[in-house]
Amino acid sequence: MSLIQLIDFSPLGDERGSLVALEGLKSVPFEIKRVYYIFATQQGVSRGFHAHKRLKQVAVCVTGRCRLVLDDGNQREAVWLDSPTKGILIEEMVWREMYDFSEDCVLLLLASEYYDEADYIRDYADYIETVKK
Ligand code: T46
Repeated sequence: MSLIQLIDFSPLGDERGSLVALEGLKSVPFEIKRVYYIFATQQGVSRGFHAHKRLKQVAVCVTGRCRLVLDDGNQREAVWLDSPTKGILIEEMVWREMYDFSEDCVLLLLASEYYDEADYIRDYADYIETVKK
């Protein structure tokens, strides 16, 4: 099974332009407790490099693009986030890395939990040890 779980958001468009509405437990498959966005990422910078024990997220690039790499300890897959109508579901215990941010990239994340640093696994060796258990 692919690690890349794509969610298509239907744009509500009319002659004025487009609008996407994201609703918890509907287009987003969990209750949304937190929203954050990453922007003004410097050129050549990579982010992420961690997994979460419990947190689920949906990532959508509302402007610009970046490349998301997911790894579950067995396989590693990459996908371009390059559309405001394309979300990627990132399940718990999946390692993520983000690369190649365009200058205008605004990466929006919808999260199933409040921020908790104790939920992060930031060391890849620890992550592999945990998933192989
Ligand atoms: C993830 C990827 C996609 C907070 O205080 N509250 C928050 O809600 C978040 C997300 C971060 N922070 C603090 C923690 C760090 O001191 O902001 C700082 C930067 O966070 P971090 O280095 O974890 O950023 P990224 O871009 O590497 O990872 C972020 C999320 O943290 C992570 O959950 O899945 O984006």
